[in-house]
Amino acid sequence: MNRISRRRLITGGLVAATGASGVAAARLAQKYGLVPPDHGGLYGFGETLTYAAQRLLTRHSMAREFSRAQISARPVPNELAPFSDAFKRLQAGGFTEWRLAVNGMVAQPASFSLDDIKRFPSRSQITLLACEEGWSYIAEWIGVPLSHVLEAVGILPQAKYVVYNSIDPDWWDSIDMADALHPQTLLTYGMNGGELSVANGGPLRLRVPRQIGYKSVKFITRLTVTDDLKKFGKGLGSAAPEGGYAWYVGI
Ligand SMILES: Nc1nc2c(c(=O)[nH]1)N[C@H]1C(S)=C(S)[C@@H](COP(=O)(O)O)O[C@H]1N2
Ligand SMILES: [Mo]
Repeated sequence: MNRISRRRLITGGLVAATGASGVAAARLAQKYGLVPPDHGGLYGFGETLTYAAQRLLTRHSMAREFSRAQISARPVPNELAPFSDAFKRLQAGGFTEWRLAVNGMVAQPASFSLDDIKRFPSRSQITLLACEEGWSYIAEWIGVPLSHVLEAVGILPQAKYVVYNSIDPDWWDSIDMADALHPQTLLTYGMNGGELSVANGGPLRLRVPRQIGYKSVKFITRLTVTDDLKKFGKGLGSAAPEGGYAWYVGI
């Protein structure tokens, strides 16, 4: 089944499950706090239905994991941002000075080195990274479940989203707590048994395998836990909707 028809099915599912019209379903989404940050604009109504339906019906579902034999021979990177001087300096130092700052609605803001991150229990999973433009590859991703890092800093009960920033200021994104605490959402530092290459987002990349490729931001330097996405960028939840793409892109 292709993505579009799956989307329609799920959206239809919400409307059917509630026995309601699209408008009533949108009202229900509002009631459960399932309105995505990019709910305004041309496709906003559809975004709300898609996001609310996925969260109500497939909140705990797992992204498909593949076997070792299915790993792509060449994990060709799709997008390469030009590297800033700040990045090159850190790279020249073997990334020993790389830091991940975690702040916002947390009991204990923290700053982690890569070694600190590698001390958390790790998980490895073989998943597909798919670009919205049609490219994809399957790779083994190695890292720490984001939930462990969030547990370490203590997220406050009001928290609703995690905003993540890259050293590359043009790329940032956010996910809701269902994805942030999902066991397959990983802060990755390894790929296919080795280090995560810079081309593939090293030294630290957030992998969100339940969503499309652009949600897996490379070169992660900061996490901010929040209950309000309006305070970030143009208030649409990530850089993607600012460029006409959806904030929530489940696959
Ligand atoms: N920092 C940063 N993260 C990024 C991007 C980028 O340009 N810069 N491109 C995104 C897009 S559009 C896609 S499809 C994937 C591509 O990942 P890949 O290069 O490993 O295929 O990375 C995403 N994360
Ligand atoms: Mo992409």
